[in-house]
Amino acid sequence: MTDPIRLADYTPPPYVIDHVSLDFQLDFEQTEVDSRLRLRRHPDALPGRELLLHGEDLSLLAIAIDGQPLAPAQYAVSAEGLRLIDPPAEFELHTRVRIHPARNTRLEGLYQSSAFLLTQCEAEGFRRITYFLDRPDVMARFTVRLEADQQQFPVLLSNGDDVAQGTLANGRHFVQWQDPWPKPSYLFAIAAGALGHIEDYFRTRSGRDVRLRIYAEPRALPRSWFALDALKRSMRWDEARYGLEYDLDQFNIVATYDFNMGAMENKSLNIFNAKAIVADLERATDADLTYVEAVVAHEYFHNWTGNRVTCRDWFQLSLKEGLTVYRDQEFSADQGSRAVKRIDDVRLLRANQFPEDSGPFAHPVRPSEYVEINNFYTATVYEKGAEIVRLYERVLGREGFRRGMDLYFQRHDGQAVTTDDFRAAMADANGVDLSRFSRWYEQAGTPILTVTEQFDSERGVLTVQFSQETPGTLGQADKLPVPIPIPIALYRQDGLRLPLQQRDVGPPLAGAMLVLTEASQTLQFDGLQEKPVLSVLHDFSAPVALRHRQSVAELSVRLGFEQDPFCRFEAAQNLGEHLIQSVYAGQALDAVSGLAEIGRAFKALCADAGLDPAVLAECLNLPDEAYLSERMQAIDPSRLFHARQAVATWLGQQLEGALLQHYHREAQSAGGGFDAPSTAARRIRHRALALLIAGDATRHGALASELAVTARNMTERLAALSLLVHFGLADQEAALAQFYQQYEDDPLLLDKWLSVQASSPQPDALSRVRALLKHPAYTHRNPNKVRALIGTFGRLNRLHFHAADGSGYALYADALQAVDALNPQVAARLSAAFNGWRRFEPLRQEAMRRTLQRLLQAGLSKDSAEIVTKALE
Ligand code: 0A1
Ligand code: ZN
Repeated sequence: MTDPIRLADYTPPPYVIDHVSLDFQLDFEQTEVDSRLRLRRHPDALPGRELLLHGEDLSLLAIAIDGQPLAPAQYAVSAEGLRLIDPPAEFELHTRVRIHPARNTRLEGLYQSSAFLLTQCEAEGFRRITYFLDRPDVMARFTVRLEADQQQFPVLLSNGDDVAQGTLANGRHFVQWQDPWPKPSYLFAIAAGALGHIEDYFRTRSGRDVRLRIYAEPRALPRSWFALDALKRSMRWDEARYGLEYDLDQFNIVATYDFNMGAMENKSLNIFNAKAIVADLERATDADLTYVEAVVAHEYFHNWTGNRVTCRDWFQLSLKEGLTVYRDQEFSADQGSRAVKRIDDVRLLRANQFPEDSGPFAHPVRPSEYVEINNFYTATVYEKGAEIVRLYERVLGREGFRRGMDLYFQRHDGQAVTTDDFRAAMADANGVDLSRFSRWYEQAGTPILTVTEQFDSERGVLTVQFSQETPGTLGQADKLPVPIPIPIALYRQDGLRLPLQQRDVGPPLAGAMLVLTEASQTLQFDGLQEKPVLSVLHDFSAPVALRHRQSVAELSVRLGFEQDPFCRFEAAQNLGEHLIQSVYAGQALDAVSGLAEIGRAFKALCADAGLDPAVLAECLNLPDEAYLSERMQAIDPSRLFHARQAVATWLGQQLEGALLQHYHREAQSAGGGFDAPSTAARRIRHRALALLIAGDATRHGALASELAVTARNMTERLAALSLLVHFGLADQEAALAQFYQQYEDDPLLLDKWLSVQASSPQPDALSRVRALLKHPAYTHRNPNKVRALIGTFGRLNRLHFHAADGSGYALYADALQAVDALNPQVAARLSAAFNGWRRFEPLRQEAMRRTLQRLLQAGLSKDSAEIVTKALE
């Protein structure tokens, strides 16, 4: 495998690029890029006779320095780029290259997406457009001239402001763009072609009007107003919460159906996967709308956290991503229900990041080496990174955190910096020592927090021991303790919250919160008449795996009375896990300890009028298989699926009356808009319906058929469709056919149609997926389609992906290999599905290992090879 790049080897760039002037002759087949770079030796550069400018798959047509064409001895072109031999200390480099957008199936650099051309430059795509020092610590001012056929490319967009335009001979035209803000090359962007737009304005708090536009193919535009409104709300929020104002006169978003990721924060020209823009109630689910709102905010927030202050090198990726995810999470929490948002985020973290952190691809939030940087846009860098930023907020308070942010911008605006710089700003602004937080960035693995209790009933004293351990990961055997903020509460058996009377043991608590800094610390509380119910880690205060054994009785008290909604959800998850694991271990459900008590606790919960129905829905949503697997060894996935299903059946039967009541009671609200009460109504109804059908499909299946017909929005329609398909109910074929017919022209809804079938636990799932691979709605060339069909099958269909005969693995691996030949980045993400192989029972382990070996022998891209090789290590 290629040698890794190491953080320890970082050196400043050899040259500074003050200005870039690009001239594009755009065309789908052949585009020519003329570039003039003003370079000057970096003051701290190490001495050297050569300068390497990155470049990949470029045909060099012309080259000159300060107007003088270069002789062959003065430069060399290789697979890596362009080497200049003995360049002057300061000079202008002129190059002209040719590239082929229509042949670009990797969707990196300049590529074609239906009737337009687009770029994707993060992380290292700019080098596929022209020769450059393609690294984030080289920040330059860009001037860009785009020229093309006016009919074919009526719209010509790049970063900054358009400063000139005109028509030319032969039906051609041009637009010139100037970006006044220095930026790294990964934020460069172009969009050109037959794009329509919608438009609105935003007045900044200092009174400037910013023109906002969303560009897309015309049929997508009527469904893009929600996104445009989300943009305005994001701009307002960033001013209110952080005092951050937008810094140009226009802000443009372009939506495309061909995109490797969710979206990209190019300076003033964000490019989005249509799935993160095109959404309204009629054609998108609540989850989609929530996603759109979050991604629009995320990319907008990058303007400050990422663009104005950027990363020194790609090891610092979480500097911008962790911080920006934290910011979009906070924005979303302020738009709807904070509690529901937190529960959703924790579920995501546990389903995606925890397994990553305990598998072969475990890496620190600030990795120390990589082979392919594209493989590091991970749940660890993004979601765990955001949790670390949240830790600063927990220990500094919201105001202290704001002081840290202010200092960060004051110090680093216009610079390319590190996660250490961010931490220093947080510490210095508050006069505190945060040095130990560096361990959160440097150590891979999820810390395990163990809480043990001892109650002395004679003295009325509760002793609580907190200990932490981060398991060893590949190449990082020994770990140090990390600071873990742990809010603590005590409840009486009847649910009354007790005051904390701390004894003089261990560190004194500030605001009922312990910050655990050592491997182990002990606290004592007194004045207790009976053993209280202990509750820790409110709001999921740190990204740790909690081991806290509590009895069914204690968990029931927490489920019923916790003031913190996350903790209620957590108690429900623990009770669910207890039942599922008992059945998995071979017990009959009726024989499981505390079953009746658990039933009563859930009934009481359903009757709690004060509880947000959306939180109730999450409490009734059993822990998913990915999370459960994380805490098991020698997993039999089929047994686990059936154990979970058995508990769902039991819960559906136990709660039948209450569930029917919720289902019918919320029917009217569920027809409402995208407001918190209506979305909560839909959440509880669909959760109730799923449990009812699990409980008794013959009795309640008809409700799903009815919902398919009466659906008033896509959330209802899709909930009905997936229940019909996943439970194999009578109307499933008709419903699938009807859905297809109705939405045949809508790529995003066809993705859903594929996903619903790919995730079905019914026995015919594999043959369905096989057939769908040949369906006209599917192509390996489109990342959304690949994710919808193959990605969903590998991630969510644990029953059939892990089929005992290996058929699921084989189908998946074949598809992966075909995708890898077209788009390595997307294929590498698919490869991660095998990462957990060591956790499975021996037969599946062996089948997965063999599949991985077969893939590697077949020859993979650098991207996929890195993942597969690590998995086999
Ligand atoms: N910076 C973007 C994510 C992104 C990363 C890489 C891409 O192509 C390789 C595209 C987008 C974000 O955080 O939204
Ligand atoms: Zn981002």
